[in-house]
Order: sequence, then structure tokens, then C-alpha cells
Amino acid sequence: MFCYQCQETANCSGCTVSGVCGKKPDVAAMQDLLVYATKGLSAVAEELRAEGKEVSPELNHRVTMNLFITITNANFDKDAIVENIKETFALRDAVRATLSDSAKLPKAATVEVAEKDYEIFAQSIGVLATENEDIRSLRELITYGLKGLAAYSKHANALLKDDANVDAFIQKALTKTLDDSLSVDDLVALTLETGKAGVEGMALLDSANTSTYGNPEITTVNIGVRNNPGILVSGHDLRDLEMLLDQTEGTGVDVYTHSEMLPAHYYPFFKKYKHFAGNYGNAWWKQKEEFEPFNGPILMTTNCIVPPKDSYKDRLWTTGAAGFPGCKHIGGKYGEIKDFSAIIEQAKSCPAPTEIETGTIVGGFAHEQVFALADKVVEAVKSGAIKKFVVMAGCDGRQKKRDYYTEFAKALPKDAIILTAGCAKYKYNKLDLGDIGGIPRVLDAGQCNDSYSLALIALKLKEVFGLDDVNKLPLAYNIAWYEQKAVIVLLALLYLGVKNIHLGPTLPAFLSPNVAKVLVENFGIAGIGTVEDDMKIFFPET
Ligand code: FSO
Ligand code: SF4
Repeated sequence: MFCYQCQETANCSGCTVSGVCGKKPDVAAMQDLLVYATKGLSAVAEELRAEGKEVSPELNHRVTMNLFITITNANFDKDAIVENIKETFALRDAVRATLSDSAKLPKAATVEVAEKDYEIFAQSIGVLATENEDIRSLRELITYGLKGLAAYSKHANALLKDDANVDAFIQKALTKTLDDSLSVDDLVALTLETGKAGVEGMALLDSANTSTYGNPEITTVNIGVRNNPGILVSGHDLRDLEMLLDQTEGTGVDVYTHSEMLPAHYYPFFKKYKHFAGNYGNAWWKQKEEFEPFNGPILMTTNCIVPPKDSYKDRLWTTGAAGFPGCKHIGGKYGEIKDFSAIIEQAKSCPAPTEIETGTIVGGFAHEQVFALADKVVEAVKSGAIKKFVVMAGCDGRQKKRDYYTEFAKALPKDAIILTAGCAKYKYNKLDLGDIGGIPRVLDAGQCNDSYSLALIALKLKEVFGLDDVNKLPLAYNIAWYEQKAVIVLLALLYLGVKNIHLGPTLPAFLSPNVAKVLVENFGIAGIGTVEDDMKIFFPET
């Protein structure tokens, strides 16, 4: 196997024996083949569009779901992935049969592979099949960005919102990663185009979320527990959460959020559920310690599964793109009501969660809420009470060196505000960093996709202060990344013209020296150093 798509890849270069995440070589091979089959399907869809024919929502959804399945920590279930490969090849062949001309299609769109040969064939189409390291680097950078974009599209699709342009772009770009005639410059241009589509994808999801659930607002979330049995919902899918809340109403079972699901509490819609009890635990990587004392079932709606301990494996359920062998999976198509009765029945027989923390956290600072506070914020900046904003969005992870982010947050000057989104917030959202004139020093916009809000806030500040360049704001970026959704957020920020982003705890292994050089020279991308040194870089004036 060879996989280097996430931040914790072995030795900062690539997982070759087994994934640090727990992904085994046979699952890695099936994920590679699923990506390849999806690229073939996309090439067929591209040709269909070129012939002026319509591409079905079924095909669009198949592409986004397949990519989502291959995101780090989303799906470890080989059998489920094999099923998706078979279905993808079948759909590819059926659609190809409707083309007038299929002579120009790449091999991925035509090759026939028997199921018994999947693993052998997968060895020939993995990441290392592209020999030139710069072309490989750019192809993978684009593919990983598209995986993140696909995940965000899928969440919008679950709310019955689609953007045909975003789907068409994903398929066009996937097809281009198969094209040997493209140069490094062509692929650099495609990388920036991917960032543009990332902005559109996040805008789509933002509008799907806010039109369905309202605009996030300042909310205090309980992190303790109640006395009833509970179900813990993890991942990012708000529609799954909504269905589960509907079905648990009046059953005596409470529902808690975990990790990236915390921001659900910020939406007005979810406040009507009396049994929506609070948030339990911390970022995804602590689940081995925290799922055991939760005592009840846990529903993983998306990525960030840590291979479970036997002590709670029978309480771990998956749905959507997520999967783990031996854990029960709840199916359901877009627009259908999923049947959560079995998980609810299991919850009823479980003890209430054991309390591991008490207190509250505050969040809900997405774009509309911050715009509502704009006068106060502008006043605080003008008076000098707020001197700088630091965007510390992104992901948390299990590596010790990520303690840097806690120490960085603690070391910040007291007149600096943290703007955050994603599970990176768990490194400092319980530190009690205080407020500046009533404005909390940690403003949490929501999930990683809500980094879109942070971009809108930056653009609004630029407008209010009459600046011609977003880089002239008193705003710095110190972003933590882990998996591929962070890649699309990064590409989106680059497309919006944001410069000098610091990215850590390590730079992506999939950036070749030359591609890294392009990012450094054109965008000022940098890594992180020690907290002390970085304070001097971020706050040269103090
Ligand atoms: Fe964190 Fe996981 Fe949201 Fe990622 S929960 S690491 S960037 O999936 O998606 O922020
Ligand atoms: Fe390794 Fe990350 Fe790939 Fe898992 S997803 S195999 S940890 S690079």
C-alpha cells in the first residue's frame, strides 16, 4: 500500500505497511480502486456533457459519496467498499453505452476488472503509478481537495440541495487527473480552480444548512450529562442528527453531540428538542477513552472513526459514507427517512453516560451572528481593545506536537481574538480565555466547512475598514490540518487571495519540494515553529 493523504502519514512520508489510522493494505487497495473507478465514471460523465446530454443526480451523488468514503477515517469496511466499486463500474458501463462516441475515453472509463482481480489490479493504479513526483503531487493535492469538496457537497445533497456546477467541476477535475498531456502549470491552474469550486461548495452547504436550520447564534452548550440513557452522534451530518432527534423524541433517550457535531447546538432549529442534552467529550481522536464511559450507542455519521475497542464496538453504529467491519450500518438514500429504531432500542437498555466533564462552552459565531456584532467588533478594533484576530481553524489530532496549539492559544496577547472552526477548537475551547468587552476571545463559527464563515467575516471586515486587500487586515492564519476536508478549506482560502497561512503541525507529505516551493513563493505558505518563535512572527509589534 501507499497512502500519504493525511497529516499523520508514517514518518511524514507515506504509510506503506499499514495505515497509522488503522487502515490495512487490503482496504487501502480497495479505496485506491474506488477512486480510480470514480475517475473513470467522471470521464464518462464529462463525455456525456460534451455530447450535450444530461448527467443524472444519481451519477453526481455516486461520485461524491465514493470520494467521501475514501476520506481518512471514514470507512474501513472492505466489503462495503467492494460493493461500491462494483456499482460504480456498472453505472459507468451503463452510461458509457449511451455515448455516441467513446473512442477518446481514458482507460479508467473502459477497463474491465473481475472482482477476484480487484486487489491485483489496484496495485497498478495507486498514487505511485504517476512517476513524475511533481505531477503526482499536484494530482493528489487536487484529488484530496476534491474529496473534501465531495464531503461538503454530500451534506448539502442530504438536505436536497445540489449545485450542478460543483458536481460538473468535481468530475472535470477528476478526469483531468488522468490526463497525461497536462503540464505542471496546467495542474497548478487546476489546483486554484479547485479552490474556487471549494468556495462554491462551502457556500452551497452554508446555504443548505442555514436555509434548513436557521443561522447559528450565540449558544451555551452543556458539557455535563443527564440521568437518562443517551445516544452520542459524531461526524458532520446535520440531517442524520435531525432524523435521530425526531425518532428519539418521547422515548426517554437523550441525544448528545460529539466532536464536529457540537456546532449543531448553535442552530435555532435544534433548540426545540428538549432531549438534545449537550456535547460529550472532545475531538475525534479521544474516542477510545471517551466512548467507553458514554455507556450508550454512538452513531458515526461521517469520518473520524478510530478503530474501536471491543469494549464498545457493539455500541458503535455507522451511516452514510462511514463504515467499520463488524459495526452495524444504517442505510438510507437522499430524501428518505432513515430507520434508527434499532439504535434507539439499544440505547434504552444502556446506563446513562458517566460524567467526564462539567460546565459549558460557548459558540455560534458564524457569519450572521458576527455581522450582528459588527459595530461592537469594529469599535473594539478602533479603540485598540482588539489588536489582532488569529484564524486557528482546522483539525485536531492525536500527535503530541499538536499541544503547540494549546500553548499558542495560551500565549496569545490578551488583546487577540481566536477565530475558529473545525475540531481544532478542542485544543483551546475549554481554557477560559476570557473576553474583550463582552466579545469572547474564542469565536467558534462551527464545523470545518464553516471556515466559509470565517472567510465571509474577513471580507466583511475588509469592507468595513475600507481596505483593498484582505491581507491588510489585522488578521493572521495559524491553521491545523489533519485530513482532506482541510485541504479544500486551504485551497479555498488561497483562491480568495489569503496569503501567509501557517499550516501545521507538519506540512503535507504529498507536496513535492517543487510544489511546496510554488505555494511558498506565491502564497507565503509556511509551517509552524516553537510557540515562542511564532509569537514573534505573528506579533512582531509586541
Ligand atoms: Fe475534524 Fe475529523 Fe471537520 Fe475533519 S472532525 S478532522 S477537517 O473530519 O472534518 O474538523
Ligand atoms: Fe496513512 Fe493517513 Fe493514509 Fe491512514 S489516511 S493510511 S494514516 S496517510
